[in-house]
Amino acid sequence: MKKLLLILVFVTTVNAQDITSLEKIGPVVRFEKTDQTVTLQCHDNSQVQLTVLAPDLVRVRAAFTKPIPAKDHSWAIAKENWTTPRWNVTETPDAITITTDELEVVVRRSPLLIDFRDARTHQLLNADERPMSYDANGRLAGIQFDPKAGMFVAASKKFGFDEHFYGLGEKAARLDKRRMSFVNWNSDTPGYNEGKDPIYQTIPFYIGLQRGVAYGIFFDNSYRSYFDFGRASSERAWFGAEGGEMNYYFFYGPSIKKILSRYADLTGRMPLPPLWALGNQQSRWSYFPDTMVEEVVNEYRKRDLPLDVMYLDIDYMHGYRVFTFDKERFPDPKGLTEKLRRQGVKVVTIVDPGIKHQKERGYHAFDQGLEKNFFQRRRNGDLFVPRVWPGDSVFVDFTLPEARRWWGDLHRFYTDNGIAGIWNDMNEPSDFVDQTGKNQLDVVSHDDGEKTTHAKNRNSFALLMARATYEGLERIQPDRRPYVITRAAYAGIQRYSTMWTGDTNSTWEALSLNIPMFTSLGLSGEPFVGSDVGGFIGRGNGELLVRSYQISFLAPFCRNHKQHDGYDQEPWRFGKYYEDIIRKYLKLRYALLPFLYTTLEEAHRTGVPLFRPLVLNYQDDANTHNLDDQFMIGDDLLVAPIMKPDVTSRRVYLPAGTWYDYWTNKRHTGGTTITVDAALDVVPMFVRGGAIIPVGPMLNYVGEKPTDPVTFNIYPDDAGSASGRLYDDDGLSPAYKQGAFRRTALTVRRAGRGFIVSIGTPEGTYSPGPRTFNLVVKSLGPDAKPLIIKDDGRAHEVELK
Ligand code: MIG
Repeated sequence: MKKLLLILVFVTTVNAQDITSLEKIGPVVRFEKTDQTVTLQCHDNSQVQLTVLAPDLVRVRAAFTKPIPAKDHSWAIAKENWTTPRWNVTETPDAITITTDELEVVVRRSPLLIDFRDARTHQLLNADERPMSYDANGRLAGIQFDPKAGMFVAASKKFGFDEHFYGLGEKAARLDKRRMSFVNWNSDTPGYNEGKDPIYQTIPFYIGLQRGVAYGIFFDNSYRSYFDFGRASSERAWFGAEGGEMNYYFFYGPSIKKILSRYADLTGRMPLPPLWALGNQQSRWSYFPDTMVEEVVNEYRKRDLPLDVMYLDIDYMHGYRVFTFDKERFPDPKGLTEKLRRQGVKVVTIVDPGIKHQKERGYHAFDQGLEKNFFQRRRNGDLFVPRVWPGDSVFVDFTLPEARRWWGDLHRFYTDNGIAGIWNDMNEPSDFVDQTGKNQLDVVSHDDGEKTTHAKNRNSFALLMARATYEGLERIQPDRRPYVITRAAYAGIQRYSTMWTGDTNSTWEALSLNIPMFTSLGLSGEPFVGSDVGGFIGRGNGELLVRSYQISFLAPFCRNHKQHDGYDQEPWRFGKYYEDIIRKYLKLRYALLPFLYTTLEEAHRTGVPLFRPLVLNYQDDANTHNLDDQFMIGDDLLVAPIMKPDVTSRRVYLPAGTWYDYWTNKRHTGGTTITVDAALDVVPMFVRGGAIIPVGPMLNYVGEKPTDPVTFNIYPDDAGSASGRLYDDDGLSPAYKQGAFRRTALTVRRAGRGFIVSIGTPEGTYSPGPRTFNLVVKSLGPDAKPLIIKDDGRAHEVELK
């Protein structure tokens, strides 16, 4: 008992870093202005730089008791050349003020405190609670992973009475992170539950929302970092890291959507994955031999369940050697992928970072990497030899550009065998010798010439591995969109990879984390997300699997996956009753592909995710601020799944406006909470009045037949109006980046007792070929006849009665 108490005390002290003991940056003595930047010189020889990147984006950099280093490099940043917007500086005896068209940044000189205000209303958005701080006396050295690698730096903000906090990427926590604190240190955490922290990814970006007004902060620092949103003390929301620079970007909305767009400007946009990535996917640790993979696919086809992708987990390899196939289990990988291709199924292989370390020559990946000196080494020059699936292994130094290129090119092995995508796992990087990273403490990475150690490089390892993979696939198959999926990540990952939420449990508790996690990832610049459908670890059941599909059938990534010793969980494993319901939802997913793809393209272009928390669409509505048991797809579809056993009804909050029950078309007036029935075969879904949802034909897999006809389901609002879009492209090549897409916009208005539908001249150069549009006004009742028109790529105006 005593021992237990001691452990508890220890754990709490580690979680509650007292940043009030840190040294504060000194007062400002003078400043200089250049083109984009104001540099403040402080009394203690510290320097602070405020750089204006856009009217709503200002970067803050601080160096403590020394000048700002000339070196300025981050793996997360996609855009460095910003066109300086209009801005100016004014000064008073007390303060220096930077003003853009949107933001006013007031720096008080003594003590040095930064306020961010709205330039027009002067409303305070975010204010320093204390000057930026640093650990001059090693007070926090005890909690540091590697005190020699850096010094703790922190910034502290006033904590608002009604301030809500969103983002931080992948956290096993609720949507609103108010009163919570977090650590970022990429960790292999199988079977995590709510509260486990850290888990796999590090996205040090959050959005604050207060009085309907949102700001964002991206603390671009890859060292182990900390975020505390009023947990240790109501006085402050603070963030800090165990080394590196105080270096953050301040975003001003006021809308969350605008912040996400800017964040995507800064850290990069998600390229469109191949359209089949939105198809249904099936995985298992592991399907082997090849005949087992075929059996699963045959079963899918026989049972009339749609399927696009099969995964090969680690057992496809020869002794877990990446870039090999086991000759007995998979004697003819090319034959297999070809056979499956004819059934409309693509194959994705897992690729872990650990390359088997072996004495004998003959394993090309190890031999070549060793010869080229691409593997990570300890400071004393020894190879770093972690233990992972192949046993003793080595890791590539992915910070080396030549090593990334080599790694990427190795993937020709897979593409030559007809493999369609790559699954990066274990890239925290996981090490069976020790999961805390201690075994890797003195591993040196090239790091753009800085030769830094694990304390800095752990959190960005996966980002660079995904980058090497993505760029390799792009080089090898320039006419195809790469498809990469990763477990670990750092900010910027969306440029290279999709993600899934790792090793979840097959429990209701774990299922209830799906919505807060998917939506938080979306609010952190990662739109393409999903979770093992049915859960990864343990024994599920039919009811849990059905309810899990009732969330994931609308997630960008929809893949059933299971641990090797878990109970089988393919859609048919619990009997026909459950299988029939799962079929209904998988088919609905395929029918909704035009809607999902149109919304995904929006995420690519604008950075606003497809899978959304209600607060993203309704940030002025306080009822949404802490709402994370329902979600929306785009602006139009609201879904309220069941996440408990034996429950067949629930309350649903509908924001202001008109809503249509998706199943019955019954109309509801929003701004209220209603109770709805949800028998096991029903997930409550509502369409926003004013929306047009494009629906395609039933498919067994993407590309089986053309998207023809496209049915536009029209849900007029109270004024009888609606609008919507349809996005198409070839679904496979990067030509969309050059304008080879078609975007068709529709608007509807009431005319007497009928409606006039205007279809605009489409944008883009892609031609989907001749097809039919069916126009259906849902408010006209079940007997209303659809109006059928030919889509000839021109504008149309038609009347619907
Ligand atoms: O140590 O490749 O999260 O999806 O099936 C476990 C085997 C390694 C963890 C992944 C999981 C995968 C498993 N992997």
